[in-house]
Amino acid sequence: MLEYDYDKHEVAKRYVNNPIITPDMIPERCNTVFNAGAIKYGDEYILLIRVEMLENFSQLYVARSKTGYDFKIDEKPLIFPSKTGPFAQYENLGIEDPRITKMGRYYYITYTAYSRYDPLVSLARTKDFVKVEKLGPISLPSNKDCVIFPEKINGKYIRIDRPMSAYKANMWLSYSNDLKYWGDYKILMTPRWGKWDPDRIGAGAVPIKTPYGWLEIYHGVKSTSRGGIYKLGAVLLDLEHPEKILGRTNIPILTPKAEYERIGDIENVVFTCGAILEKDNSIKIYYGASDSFICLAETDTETLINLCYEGNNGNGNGKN
Ligand code: BMA
Repeated sequence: MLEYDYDKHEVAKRYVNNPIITPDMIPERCNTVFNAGAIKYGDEYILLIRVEMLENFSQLYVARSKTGYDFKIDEKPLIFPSKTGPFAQYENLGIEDPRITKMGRYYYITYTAYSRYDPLVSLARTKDFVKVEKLGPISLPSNKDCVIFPEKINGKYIRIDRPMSAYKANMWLSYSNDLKYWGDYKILMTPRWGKWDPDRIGAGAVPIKTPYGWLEIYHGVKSTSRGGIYKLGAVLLDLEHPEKILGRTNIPILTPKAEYERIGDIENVVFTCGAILEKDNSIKIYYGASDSFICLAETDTETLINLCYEGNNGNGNGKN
């Protein structure tokens, strides 16, 4: 492959030893690993990784690390598609793309449940990443890319999700008293024609709280004659009224350029489900590369917030 300094142009910097997780690290036979939820648990970094098995369905394994760079994978999946019980019919084609939000004693996990009814968002929770309780679907199909904010705002739980129609993939906000029943839907943002995120968008990592607003790292897709190109960008949402956009990056913060982002099951994909804020305000973005590997890129809150403000330059927030 042609080598050149593509890193030079990126906002988020790739970790030199990418990919950090490859299919051969999984204790069972599998096809690919990608799209991991990420959270700190005590002194451990936890990734909840999507593993696509050879049969074609995905399930979720825990990867653990003391440093955030080198991970070991648990022997058995933490969450797998139910075979029996009320939720089995909604996830018998697999469970995908988890996001983890800590609130109180629980780590809440939103994931995409796949079935012949199309993808929908399901909720589970764990206290210890050993035992999991499934709480079931929290959306109708077709819906994906759901992140729950890590605290109540004005007395309500808040989430971003991405209901999908034949032509539109927009990000919406909704509100809940109990994480189960959601309503008061509001459009948050849409793809922006003529920009880097023109065709489809969806939430990525769980929103990160900063003094300036909620920082949401999301993906934007440009459709091409050879399929979509998935890039990452960021948006800054008002702390008290997250339906208010303070700024949105006019350029992506990571684009698929490295060999592992281009050569895999789906080419030209960087896709995140989790990022971790460190004490020094650096951010570790864990991302799926070409739907085949898990990688890491690093940036910091100041860089992203400045870019969001630069993006808020009168070109609109994409509510078109
Ligand atoms: C999206 C999701 C992701 C996937 C991405 C790129 O629609 O299904 O799981 O990584 O497409 O293929």
